[in-house]
Amino acid sequence: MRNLRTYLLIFLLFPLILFAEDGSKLWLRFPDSQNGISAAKIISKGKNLTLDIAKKELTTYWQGQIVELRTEKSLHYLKDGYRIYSTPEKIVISAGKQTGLLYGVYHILRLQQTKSDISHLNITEKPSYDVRILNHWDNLDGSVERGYAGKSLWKWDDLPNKLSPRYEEYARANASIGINSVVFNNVNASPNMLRTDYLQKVKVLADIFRPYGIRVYLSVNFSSPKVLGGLENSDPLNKEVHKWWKDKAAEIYKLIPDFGGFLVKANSEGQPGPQDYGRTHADGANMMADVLKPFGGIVMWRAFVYSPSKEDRAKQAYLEFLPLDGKFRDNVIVQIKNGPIDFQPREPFNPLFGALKKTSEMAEFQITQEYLGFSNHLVFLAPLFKETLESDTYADGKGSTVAKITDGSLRNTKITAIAGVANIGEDTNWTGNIFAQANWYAFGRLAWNHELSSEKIADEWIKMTFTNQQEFVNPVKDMMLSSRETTVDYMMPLGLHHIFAFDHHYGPEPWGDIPGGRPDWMPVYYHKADENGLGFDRTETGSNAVSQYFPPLNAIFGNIETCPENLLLWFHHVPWTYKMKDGKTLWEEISFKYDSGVKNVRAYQKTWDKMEPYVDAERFRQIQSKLKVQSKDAVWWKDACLLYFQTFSKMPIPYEIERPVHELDDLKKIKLDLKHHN
Ligand code: BDP
Repeated sequence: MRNLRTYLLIFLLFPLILFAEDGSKLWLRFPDSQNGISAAKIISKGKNLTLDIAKKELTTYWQGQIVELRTEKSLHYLKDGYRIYSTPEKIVISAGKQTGLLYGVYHILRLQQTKSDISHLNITEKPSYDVRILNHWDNLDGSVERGYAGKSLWKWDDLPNKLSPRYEEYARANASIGINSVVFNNVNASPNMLRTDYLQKVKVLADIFRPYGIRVYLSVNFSSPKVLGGLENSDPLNKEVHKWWKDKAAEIYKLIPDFGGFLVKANSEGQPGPQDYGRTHADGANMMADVLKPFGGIVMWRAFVYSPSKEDRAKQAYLEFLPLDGKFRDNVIVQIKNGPIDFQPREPFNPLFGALKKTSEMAEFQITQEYLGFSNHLVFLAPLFKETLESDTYADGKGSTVAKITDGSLRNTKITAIAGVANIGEDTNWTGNIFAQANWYAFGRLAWNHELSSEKIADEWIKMTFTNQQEFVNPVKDMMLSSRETTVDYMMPLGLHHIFAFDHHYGPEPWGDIPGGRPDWMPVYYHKADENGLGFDRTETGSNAVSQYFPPLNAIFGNIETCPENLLLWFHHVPWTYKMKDGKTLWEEISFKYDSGVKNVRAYQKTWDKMEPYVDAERFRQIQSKLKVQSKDAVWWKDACLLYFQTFSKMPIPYEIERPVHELDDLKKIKLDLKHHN
């Protein structure tokens, strides 16, 4: 009897299980036109794998009028871009390249999915950057450094013979938002990545990705010639070393003729590099650039360098790279993190942007939320990405935004590129949290067009991922758009930074100061709280990091009265009693900020609960439970930071705000067992 009931239940639930929304479709939840109105009639000449995909997407999902796909040589100037226009009989998509046609097809499918007006189309699109690249920090053993969505997508042990269906799904998702490049492996790279057997695996992935317009790149370990090739050293000026890289490049290009190039983390956080042999970053980068040049490959050389020294960490990359300006080959691009420290909730832009006048520069953003609550917290990152891109560096006068410095519009840059550290893993929903999918989406959309507003990107993503119903779209959009600021408020308001728990970076540890540990990895190094006040003096009286910014920014940041308040404690050591613009003291202001961060997350919970009628049960519940975690974490952050800073300010927590619910001593005892996989 019991068995029968179980069977009956399974039978009844089966359709639900089958059609449950588990997030695996991402934003690609196009209605199937086979069950819909009409299948597209496509006019197109030629055959090619990319075109085949474009046609298949249309026949499967397009419900509108006839679509003509047409390549036109004259449109080569649009690079991967395309034109879309309506005639009375049809919609024409034309492009210089087949990939442009594929992107054009995803464009009209997006319009259809977001219920946009498609009656009089007249669109021309040209991507902001040539190389729109995801950096996976995936290790060969399947772990992912700073990954919060399960293990790596890349099943190296099964490759090259067994292929996961997700390889193609991944490529399709990227193509749908214009991402055209991928680095498979961690910047802390294993030399084994360049072993012949691994290259054969990479080749198979490259073959799957190619029709989707995606080129593959690899992170390389600078010591590979020594470790893998058995050479005496990996000195970039050693002829044997040069030959080793030359042969390796030839081997790679034989397998993968359109291989993109190398990404290199050198002489940073213990990684080997040219400085081990008394050479410079330019010596190292140029040696690799020379071997890739005949094949059209590039080197993305990271500027994320710092060492435990007396010098302010925020200044070090600039100091190391500025003297090398003009010394890099033209197929080298320096990859610069958005801020001078490390993907913090808020940082000023990295002063290297614009400062290297004769070197191509690209921005690196972190899509994975290492410092933003992992895949537990809802934090929509488009506003963070845009804040950096829109920052004016003043390098070539007013209007020299980071976007314009890097997209080639201001300078005659040879290569233009933008990188995002991926948040993707083998979890069914790809990113661990459905809302984290929006950050993958936002990165792709901004890499394609950095002028898109955060609002527009959120709007598209919500409509494609969930529903077009305004009752859902509007509140959820408000929540997404405010979420980054909310997170800054409950974690690190007013320019505070790096006060995370040691190593894994989840949760607060402002008291963190391990005796004998690296000072530049300790929170107390960054907030400098004492009886007088709080914050890092980076003005002339302190580390003078402000001097690395072009005028007038150096003066603006350097003056406590003109420094933007959201960066105040980044640049200044501010007295607890300092009067903020709204009349509150610093201590009061910071207390209210933490409180407002907490209140906002509580409000997100209410917003989300009201959304239940519009969402499938599975995704509704998953997000609901993530918000509970975020709410608890926000209170944890607030109590930890306020109770700890109060031991210096000695002032009461303003009576208007919620009282702490923790004891500081208890919070200090929390040690999460979260392994940081290196
Ligand atoms: C930091 C991460 C570390 C990375 C490093 C990098 O904590 O895991 O290896 O950046 O970007 O954010 O190289």
